[in-house]
Amino acid sequence: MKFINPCLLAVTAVLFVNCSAKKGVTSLKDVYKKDFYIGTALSADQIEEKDAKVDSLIKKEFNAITAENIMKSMYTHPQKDKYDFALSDKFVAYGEKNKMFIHGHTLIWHSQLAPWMEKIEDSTDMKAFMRDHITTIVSKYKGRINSWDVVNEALNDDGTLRQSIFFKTLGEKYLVDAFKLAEKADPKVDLYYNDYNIEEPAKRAGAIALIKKIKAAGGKVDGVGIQGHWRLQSPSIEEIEKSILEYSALGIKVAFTELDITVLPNPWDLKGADVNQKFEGSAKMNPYPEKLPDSVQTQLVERYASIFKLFLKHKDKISRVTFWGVYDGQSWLNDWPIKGRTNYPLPFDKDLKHKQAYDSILKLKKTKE
Ligand code: 9MR
Repeated sequence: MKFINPCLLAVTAVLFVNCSAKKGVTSLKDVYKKDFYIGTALSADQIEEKDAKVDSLIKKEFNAITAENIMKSMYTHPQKDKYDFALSDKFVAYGEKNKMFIHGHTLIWHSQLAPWMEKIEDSTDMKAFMRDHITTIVSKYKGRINSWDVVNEALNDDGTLRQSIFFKTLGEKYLVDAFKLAEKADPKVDLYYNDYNIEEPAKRAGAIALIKKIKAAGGKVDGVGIQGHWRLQSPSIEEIEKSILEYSALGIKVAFTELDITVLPNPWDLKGADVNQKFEGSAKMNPYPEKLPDSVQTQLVERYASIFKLFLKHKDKISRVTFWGVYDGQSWLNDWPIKGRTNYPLPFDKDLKHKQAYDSILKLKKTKE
């Protein structure tokens, strides 16, 4: 038997341990640790840790969480005098246990309201609703939730204010009121205005005007959430960059709060995330039910790489980048705007395996270091 130098053995063992440790830490959150939070949106099952494999993927890859649905008003405030915090308590506890940045989604949104809220007709009742709703929820998680979407989707695509139930009963003042109430309930928590398509010029101008108005009237706005429900070809990197610069010039943080990229046909040229837009399906509209063709996979890889390259260029202005869902199989884009399609919008596939898009996002950092 040949003599094996024990020193060499020891060095090899140390190297092996080091390499595997390094291999173990290769994750989105670790690689982007010094740049911005990397977040994901959690379903109720994920908050309750029902699937161990999904759970370990979440803990490995992400350091920020948003509840995809359970903190919307129909769930947290089902009746006028009744709140239900069972799941949101679990959500916050999950984030604390895993030392994650915890984002609250959302306080004032026209969609997913409880039926009793839809019946509010006058300004007195709406004012009372807003005061009670915002104060109760924000105070409950004071010091535990790190940032809130105070108002979600208040704008139309042309930049004018949406005729929501809040607007109809209170006029545009509801926007300032919402931010003031949230600040009063937790003066330290970061407060965001969140919307889709606000990287498009007309809606962006509307969002900038709105944020300026809220601030001028004494509301505290700490950041803007650009949702980022995007397509392979649009919006352009130039428009996204202009948005980062223009929002940041207002003295606020920029977060990308609901990032995903649809790869499916969209003959109606729909943009954004208006959940009321629904259409009939057909085989033509669902072209990749089994597998994403390599040519489209490559486009997705390039798209994610160019988006993250831009994010890195402006990392000093960006607080968080959150994907809207953990993996392709659970994405809302399998059911919008047509139900039951197979979409591929996220960095992890339906079997939880990381995709080439994931590698391209990681590679941007590795080549730099
Ligand atoms: O992903 C959410 C989906 O499960 C819900 O059915 C839908 C209902 O409104 O809301 C989705 O999330 C939306 C988010 O809360 C606000 N921006 C648009 C998102 C996609 O529709």
